[in-house]
Amino acid sequence: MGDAVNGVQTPPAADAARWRLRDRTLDLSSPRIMAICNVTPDSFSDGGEHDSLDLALEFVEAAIRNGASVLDLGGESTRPGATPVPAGEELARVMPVLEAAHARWPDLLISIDTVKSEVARDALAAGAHAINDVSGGRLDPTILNVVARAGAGVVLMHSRGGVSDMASFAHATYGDDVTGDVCAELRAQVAVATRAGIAHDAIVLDPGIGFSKTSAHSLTVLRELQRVTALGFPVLVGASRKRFIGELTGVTEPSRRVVGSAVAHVIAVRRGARLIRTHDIAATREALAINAAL
Ligand code: HH2
Repeated sequence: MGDAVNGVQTPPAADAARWRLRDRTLDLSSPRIMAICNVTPDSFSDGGEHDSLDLALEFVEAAIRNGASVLDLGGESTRPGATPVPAGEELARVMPVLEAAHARWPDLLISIDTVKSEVARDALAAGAHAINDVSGGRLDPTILNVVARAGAGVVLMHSRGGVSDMASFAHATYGDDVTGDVCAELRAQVAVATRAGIAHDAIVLDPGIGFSKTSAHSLTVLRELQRVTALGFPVLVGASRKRFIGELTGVTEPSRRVVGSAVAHVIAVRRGARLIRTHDIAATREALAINAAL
């Protein structure tokens, strides 16, 4: 990462400007959009929206048209109190969409949002390119071996605790430097991933906005995002529709937090984020286009 002063955008280090996912490379010299498609009944904002294959594929088609570079498919919600999903059920949700999307749009990069090695193994065998693990490989470390064997990409996200409490405040206790603690815990997961055989250029880091963080913690981490990009990996930020956006804007309905999310994402990009995970692809693309022009 170059120095960034007063919010002026600087290019990332060369090795942080691309992401290798199996036989593909995603150029990150300009920021890319990861489209969220949760095939769950209970996700905090899009739960139940893609509950038939047709609806999910309609979403994917629009996501591609609106400029998404990666589709992130998830079959288990991290909403606090959401029902834990066994691997078989998660696979039953995700695989039909993965298989149909991969067949219809073979060029589309697809990541699977899972913490389970069984889900990762089957999804990678069916053509997924990356695994987005919200536990950074903590909950089922075998997942990192599965990723390594496939030469797949991986997103290592910072969180603490298990799936049903990682998006709560149960583990939101930090010293006086939350970003320092997040970076240290991400570094530890990078070390585990590297030992499992995952290549440096296959790794993307994510500070985990809203995960085991109060809104104040999330804001601090976003404000200090350059300390995360300084770890030398491309950084993904997912602020989309999250609680702190609602708290700052007063917008209670998650699906209406589009403007606040887009502004947070533009600022994240100005602080070095290379991938933005969002529900609102068109709005995000428009916001990033203005940022790029200015
Ligand atoms: N946020 C959520 C889920 N997965 N993955 C990454 N890498 N970064 C994030 O910030 C992130 C994530 C939570 O959002 P969503 O998928 O919309 O909700 P739910 O977990 O309820 O399905």
